[in-house]
Amino acid sequence: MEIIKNYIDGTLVEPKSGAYLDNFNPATGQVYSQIPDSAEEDVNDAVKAAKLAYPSWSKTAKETRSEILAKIAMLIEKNLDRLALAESMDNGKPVSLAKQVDIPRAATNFNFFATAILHYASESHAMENGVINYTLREPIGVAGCISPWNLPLYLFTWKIAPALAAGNTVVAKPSEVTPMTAFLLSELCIEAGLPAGVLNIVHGLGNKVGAAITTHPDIPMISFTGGTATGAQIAKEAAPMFKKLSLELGGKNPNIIFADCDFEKMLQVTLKSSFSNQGEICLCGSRIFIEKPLYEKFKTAFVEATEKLKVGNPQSGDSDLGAIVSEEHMDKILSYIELAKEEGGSILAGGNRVSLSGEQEKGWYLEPTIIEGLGHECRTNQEEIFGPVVTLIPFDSEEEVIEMANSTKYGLSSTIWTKDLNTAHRVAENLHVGIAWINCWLLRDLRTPFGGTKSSGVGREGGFEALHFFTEPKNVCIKY
Ligand code: TXE
Repeated sequence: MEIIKNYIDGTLVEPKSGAYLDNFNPATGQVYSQIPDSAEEDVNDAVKAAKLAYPSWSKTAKETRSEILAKIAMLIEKNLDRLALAESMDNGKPVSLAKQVDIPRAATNFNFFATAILHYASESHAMENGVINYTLREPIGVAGCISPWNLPLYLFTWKIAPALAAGNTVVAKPSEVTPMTAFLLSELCIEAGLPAGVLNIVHGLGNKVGAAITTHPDIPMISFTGGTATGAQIAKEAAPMFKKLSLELGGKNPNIIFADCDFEKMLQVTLKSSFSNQGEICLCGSRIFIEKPLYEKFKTAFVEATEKLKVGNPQSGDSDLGAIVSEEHMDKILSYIELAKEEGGSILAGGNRVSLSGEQEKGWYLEPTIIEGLGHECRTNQEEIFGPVVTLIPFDSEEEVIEMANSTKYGLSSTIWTKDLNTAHRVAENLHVGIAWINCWLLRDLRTPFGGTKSSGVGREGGFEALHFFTEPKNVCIKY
């Protein structure tokens, strides 16, 4: 039974209380490791270490910070297989997905910001009569980074890397549901020679450890990814403390398919944007809008292709979908499938729990599910389900589909399938989202601003947006 430890002041330590929580393997539904049930006292130790390390780290040459981040990236790459297996066992995702996406992206996150910081500059503004302004963008202090369970190491490092690159120190908390790869990252940071106290990882529950980070008076900035409800809670606690906040929250993303699209390409990508990672990606296209002339053809082809997807042991190497991250989340998704039926929806594919045999008998598996016959304003089409569940909604006109797509409280991402350039640009322009993919999905250039509008979040991550968040601008005006 692996015992996970906190990473505080450069060493792996037990929680002060000595208390631990069970950590489950979703593929088997069994406990396979223990995670520290840390508390405020552990967060206080972590903040103390981060504060102690800050003066030196923030004054370390950016080239040196860059080298250490690049070394961490190299160690992640070197440990790809071990980290991918750990991610798959912790989250339930197919190990092939962790190998192709999650772990390589974690390394890329460190490499990207290791180089971004070397090119990060600021501006000056000359005035008349011998006056010039220059802007300094300086590190702020101890950054609080809190991340979710769906893309554990990928999203955890997406916050930590820019925070460290900018010269801050960090107190971070991964989701208590998927703590393993954050723990393994701690070991790699020690191996990379990251100075003690620069990064501190405290494991535990959101309403204990997460809340202690959010409300700690010596943590002036919080970068959070997770549910919209939790984001609202964090904002409520952090606002009166005037903390900088970056919130990347939920989504209910439209996948808009016009009749003139490249059908085969659209179908192949729509299978991924619907069910990849068991549909547990905030960017999944869970509401599929199809222009009426194409509806029947799409429905037949999409149902047929979906029914061929294999739900199985995530470590078997040939599963398209693995296990749902927790029994609680599986039950939440099943409750939404029941709600869809109550609201008048018809299940075209899936809708049931999958029972496997052997070691996986007690695992948490769901069929990829397609539902039609629901209006765009019902709860099933307004609320984030965050599982392998999509709805099909026909539309007549561009105006109608834009109105339906914009009708939820979310505004994270969208996909648009059409060969008509004018339609593509016009629809992208009129969608209330932070990201619009046209004839593609999840193509990511890390220099681009990443995040959502409305209840999908506040602020943007990625590229210099992330470095702006993790630095404070100071205008200096000099007369000579
Ligand atoms: O997120 P939570 P979960 C959505 C999705 C999912 C829902 C809940 O709808 O069903 O969010 O998922 C910590 N103060 N997304 O449970 O609860 C918590 O410990 C401070 C979308 O993962 O928001 C974890 O580390 N921290 C999302 C992190 O917050 C708190 C991806 C996220 O937990 C806290 C995942 C508190 N009061 C879920 N309560 C996306 N946009 O990618 C919890 N936490």
